[in-house]
Amino acid sequence: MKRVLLCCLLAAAVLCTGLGQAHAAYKQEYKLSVVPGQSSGWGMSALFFANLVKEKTNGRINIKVYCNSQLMSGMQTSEFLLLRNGIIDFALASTINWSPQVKQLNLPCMPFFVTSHPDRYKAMDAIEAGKSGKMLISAIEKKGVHFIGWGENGFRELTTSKKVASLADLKGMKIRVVGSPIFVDTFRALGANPATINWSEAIVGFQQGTVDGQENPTNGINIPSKMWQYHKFHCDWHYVIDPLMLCSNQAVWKNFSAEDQKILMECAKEMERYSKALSRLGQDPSYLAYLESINKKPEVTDPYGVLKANGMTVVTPSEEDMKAFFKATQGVRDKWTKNIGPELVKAAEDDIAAAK
Ligand code: X2X
Repeated sequence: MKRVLLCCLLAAAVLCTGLGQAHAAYKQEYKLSVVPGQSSGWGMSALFFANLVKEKTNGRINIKVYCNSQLMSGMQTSEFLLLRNGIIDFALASTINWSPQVKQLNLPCMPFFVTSHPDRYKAMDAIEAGKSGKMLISAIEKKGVHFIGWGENGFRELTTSKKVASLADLKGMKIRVVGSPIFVDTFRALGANPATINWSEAIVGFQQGTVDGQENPTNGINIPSKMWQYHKFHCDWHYVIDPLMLCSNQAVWKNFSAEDQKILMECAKEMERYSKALSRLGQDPSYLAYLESINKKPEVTDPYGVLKANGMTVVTPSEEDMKAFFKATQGVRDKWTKNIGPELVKAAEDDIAAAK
């Protein structure tokens, strides 16, 4: 009897592990989470990925994009936990929203760190492709989420109701930030008064004038949100560049066949190119040429022209003012280098230096 039971248990174990061969049936629909709206750069990139996956897998993998933080009832910083627990299958996410759970993801959020390098895009690309990028990926994988590919939200520029060109201008201004501690530290160090508000409630806050400003990327968020309706000034300070990570729940990933995993990774590579082109459009003509070549020319091709046409004043701080911003945030970089781990920060610096 015991032997029969043992055989049954063994057979069940073999069936469960499938010896790496068998896969449970695919879900009818996989849920992909996006924090901002469908017209944001990430909403568009997520849809691009979902459509491509459907096409390349002949409909075997059907991903539906859920925008506006729907899957986490507006609480953007709980996305990582829901993805890990399988309530969400996929997410195209900013590292900012996951930084409270995965401390290493604060690396790109360090003020004037990546963007203090002369070629800021090259610096970001070098991190993603380098040892530090691998360290970021391994940090999220250790916490139970599978990484598929990179995307980009872009430079987070300040939009305000009053002109901001210097530290003195920013003093005492109430600035909406994501509920992630490094952002509170940064804006306090800059002399401002940071208010943590979920993105899902931020626009209402801007409408009601409960804050004096906010920071988000021009192409990806500020233009689709028509930020000029709330703030007349755009401060072109490029203080942070915000990457996106396309990830899936680990069990969901493991259940895909090797062939489908390969297709998903190829689609993610194409999505990365598309997402970066959307984010960088207007900074270099090659991105528009690429978008035209894939028949995806967006409505807005001259972002700064659109800001100005809608009555926004683009303020470029002087070199001295930029130095003052940098100096004021030195303590934040020092504190967060310790929190994140100096080895990771050093690896990022090495990756950037090697890419020059
Ligand atoms: O909340 C924000 O500012 C946003 C949309 O950029 C993020 O999700 C990080």
